[in-house]
Amino acid sequence: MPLHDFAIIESTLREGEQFSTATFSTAQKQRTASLLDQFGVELIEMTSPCASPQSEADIRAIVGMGLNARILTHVRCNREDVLRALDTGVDGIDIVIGTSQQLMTHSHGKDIAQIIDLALDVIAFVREQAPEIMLRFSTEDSFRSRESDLYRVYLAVADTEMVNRLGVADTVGVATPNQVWTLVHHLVRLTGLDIEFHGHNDSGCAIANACAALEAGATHIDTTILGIGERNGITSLGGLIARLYTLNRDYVSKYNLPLLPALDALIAEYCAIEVPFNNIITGASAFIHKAGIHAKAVLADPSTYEVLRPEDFGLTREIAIGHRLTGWNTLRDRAQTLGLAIPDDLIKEVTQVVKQRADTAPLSIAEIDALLHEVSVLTPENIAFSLPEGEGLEVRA
Ligand code: HCA
Ligand code: CU
Repeated sequence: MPLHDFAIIESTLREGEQFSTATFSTAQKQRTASLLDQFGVELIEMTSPCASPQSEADIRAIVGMGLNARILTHVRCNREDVLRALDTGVDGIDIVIGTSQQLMTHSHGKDIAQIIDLALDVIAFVREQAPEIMLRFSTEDSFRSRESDLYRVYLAVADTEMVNRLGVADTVGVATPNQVWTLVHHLVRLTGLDIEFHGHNDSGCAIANACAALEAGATHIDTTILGIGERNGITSLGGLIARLYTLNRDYVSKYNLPLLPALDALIAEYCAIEVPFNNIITGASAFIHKAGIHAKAVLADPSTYEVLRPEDFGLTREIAIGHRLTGWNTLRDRAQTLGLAIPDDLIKEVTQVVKQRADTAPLSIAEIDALLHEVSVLTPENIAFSLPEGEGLEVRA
């Protein structure tokens, strides 16, 4: 399993630009590429120079930054696109052509024999023009393509010995992890080439599919920041990181993980969206523990309910306190944080007060702190403690 030795093809500046609200300025692309480079992604894929004049200029701008990450661009399978891509000075070209019946009919109108002829012609053309450039060939909509068609195309391309990498694309997000594993496994075995996986998330399997691809021997995974892309996007950078980290932290130790929150926040800002509350690692609730029994265990040892350590991503965990599910261990911990020495039985009484009040509305941390401060002034001799008006409870020290 090359799980310790894979590379990320970060496609926020290509697939990500196809997200509904994404239109990155040159400066935004530069900032994104720079942060991705600091994070440590190995490759950055950019929109085709044929998309628009600005797209072409932006590739040149990013190539000119001299990043460690290699810069790729993504083009259709034809000589004109390839020439324009080569002219930008990129390190690699990603060629794609649809092989499913749907795309053969409605996208380019070619049959499999014509696809193979075209692919071989374009690949040979690239090699004539740029013998050393990194070259990838991918079938679009691989998982709705006829298996026999797919293998015909891939084997013909592999036989040229002119491409560095084959790409597998779950363009419409229909593949299951088993299907991905099987296709990648066969391609590794049959061709010995590097294999890239690109997976959409329409049915929620993009991250699992990327992991299955790696388990089957894929060497490259496409990601975007926050998973943005066509429709609901592809494998997210943070999702892939979390998936691999929870298998073995060493798999992702080559990346600068504390930069992930800044990357997610940056793209959320550029796309005028919020980071979703349930986003992997960087969602607002990703490290909030709530129920009393969870909080108690996490306070004793965070690993009881955390498989990702927030501090590895420059984040902190939070224990929610002012709600009806709260527990006295949580309140005791809060009192200790405030430097208040309050006997356990008094803490337990306060906990009951919090629960009762939280049945009506959650308490803010300021209200919790005020309650704790109030009881902390009590000495054991100071028996009676009157609760805020109307609650009718007495807490005894
Ligand atoms: C596209 C389709 C694509 C290509 C993926 C690839 C897909 O927008 O051009 O080149 O590997 O999902 O099939 O993103
Ligand atoms: Cu895609």
